[in-house]
Amino acid sequence: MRVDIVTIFPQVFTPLEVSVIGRARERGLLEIAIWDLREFTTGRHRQVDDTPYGGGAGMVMKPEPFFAAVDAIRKDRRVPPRIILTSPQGELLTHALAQELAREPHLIILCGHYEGIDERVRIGLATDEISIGDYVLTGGELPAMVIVEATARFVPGVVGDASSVAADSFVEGLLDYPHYTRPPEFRGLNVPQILLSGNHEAVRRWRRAQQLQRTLVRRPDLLKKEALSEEDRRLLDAADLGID
Ligand code: 9D3
Repeated sequence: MRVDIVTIFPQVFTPLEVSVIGRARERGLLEIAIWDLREFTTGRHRQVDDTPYGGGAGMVMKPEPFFAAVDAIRKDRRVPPRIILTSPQGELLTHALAQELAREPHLIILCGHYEGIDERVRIGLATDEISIGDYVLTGGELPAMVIVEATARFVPGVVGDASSVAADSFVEGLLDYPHYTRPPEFRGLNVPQILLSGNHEAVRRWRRAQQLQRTLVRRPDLLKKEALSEEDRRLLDAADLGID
């Protein structure tokens, strides 16, 4: 998969050089290019924003540099890209949307800033408008990185253990169970005895019960009751709620 990111802050994208994403780039599974929007301005002042028509506070990002950047990125490319505009007005990023984007060979992400972007960028350029959640950020750079992270995990080979992608929360609609490693006792806190028992069936049942209880208590919105097995229902009925 190829991802091009257009931004006025190209220097902030170093997180995409490390860990799972950095390794996927080294292995050629993911090709990411960062483009400085100012390189696509024409005037001597390299101006990317201007005052809003109709008045009001703040500045609006000009349309021409975005169109010029996308023209440059698309040059010599045959497949039409998905062009994502990051915006508080966008569709919420979900597991399902990330999975859909991962099937695309080419994404272009346009990072918004200031009070907003000239509407003609959305109308004439964007195929998608995406928000990462209902809280106010200062721009689209962190959202662009979040979109890349969430999407790249679904590109085959990016995450080493495919079963961990498949089993992750949200796929199953359940939160994860608690994890422990050595030592068995730390500052008076003990690892649950069942995990030390070597009884694999008992461990599996305990983990499943933990997932069900945690989801019911913390994220009841995720729990799809109709998707629960007979065993799940028994584990939930037997659950000691209010503890976790
Ligand atoms: C102070 C300006 N606000 C007036 C109602 C609107 C506004 C414009 C631009 C608020 C935030 C931003 C910058 N944010 C993004 O560009 C952004 C964002 C976000 O703030 N939250 C969640 N997802 C996203 S994607 C892009």
